[in-house]
Amino acid sequence: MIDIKKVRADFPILKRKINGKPLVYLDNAATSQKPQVVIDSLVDYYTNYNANIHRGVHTLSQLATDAFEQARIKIQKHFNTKHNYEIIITSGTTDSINLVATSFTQFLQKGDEIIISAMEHHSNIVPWQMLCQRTGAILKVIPINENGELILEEYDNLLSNKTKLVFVNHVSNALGTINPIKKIIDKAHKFGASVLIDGAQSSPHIKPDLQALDVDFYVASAHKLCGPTGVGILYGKEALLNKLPPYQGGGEMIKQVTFEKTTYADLPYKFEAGTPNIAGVIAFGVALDYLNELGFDNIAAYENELLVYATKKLLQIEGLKIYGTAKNKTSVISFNIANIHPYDIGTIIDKLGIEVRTGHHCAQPIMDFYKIPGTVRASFSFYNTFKEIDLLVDALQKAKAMLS
Ligand code: C6P
Repeated sequence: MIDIKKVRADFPILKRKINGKPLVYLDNAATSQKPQVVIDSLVDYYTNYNANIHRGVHTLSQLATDAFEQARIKIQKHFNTKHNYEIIITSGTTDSINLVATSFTQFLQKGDEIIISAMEHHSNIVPWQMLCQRTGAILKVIPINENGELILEEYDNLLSNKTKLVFVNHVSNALGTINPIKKIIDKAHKFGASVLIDGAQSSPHIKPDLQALDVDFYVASAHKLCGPTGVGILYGKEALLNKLPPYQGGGEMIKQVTFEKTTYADLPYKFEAGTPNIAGVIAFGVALDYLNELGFDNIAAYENELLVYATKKLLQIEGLKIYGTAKNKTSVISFNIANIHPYDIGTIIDKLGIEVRTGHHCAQPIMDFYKIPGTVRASFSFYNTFKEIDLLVDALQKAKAMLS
């Protein structure tokens, strides 16, 4: 059970006002707020043991290195990967995907096929288009139906011996749809293709067991999981990561450098050139501890109650249409009211303290599918309340009255 009073007290920002009104933060799919323990962890690092890692024999460097590597182990345990060196620290989901896309270049040939879905974030479209441009590979797209669900029969039709890679998000950021990733992975493996799952939107709600999923690559961003910005993870199976060449050259990722030849470090360091966001990684470990203490089953159950309540209340607004009505959804609701532009709604309800995202949500193909310029997106987290949903609905009624 989520003790909502206690949980809200953990997030200092929730006490602030916006335009003189209590903050109602409903843009959690863009980034989550941070509990005090995470903020304290950042301050503690810079106050007490700020030093570079893996480089010094001195005490501070060793303290920082230990804390950083402990955080990697926490991440490994959370996502249940076989080895801690299969967790590569990056700057975020976008960085992780670009790493894989760049490193795969030499393994693709003209005519090879890459499958993505019609509900991907631009981060899981553009790097693959760039990979196709470099290699002559062909991008194929699994279509969606009106509810915003993948049409799996079409996926079956796209798969063939030419399929080398499949990239799908676990949860759509614009629709909230939870995709059947185990099925998608198993089907791809029958054709020998590798699968990357974009966990940016699912990881705050669903704790995945990456070994049970048998996924080849998995990516996520700390900032959506109550952690700091500028930290992400790439999980890859050991054999695949060993096969891929490094992404960036620099310090940390080498064994030996001469002007004639450089040899690369073992995993995970081969992919971790330069100084990482040390404080951020340590604080991400603290964020995972915090979320696991709350329990992901508790988080998902409470957020689902918020989703059901908000869906019912929003649909009472005349002219409101929800985009993304899949059976399996996380707590994301994208909608429009009549033909009012989403930016206008977002601007007015911000005056009432309510923070939602408006626009195409970096998923333009979804907007094209529904033939709309964008949506208003309210995304709920475990620290939101039913009362906040009532405030959203009241604010939308006011905005509608003003704009229609
Ligand atoms: N979506 C949203 O408001 P980064 O920015 O690298 O941390 O994450 C990119 C990303 C990749 N995949 C999915 C499914 C995502 O939702 C996101 C980020 C935010 O929906 C910001 S655009």
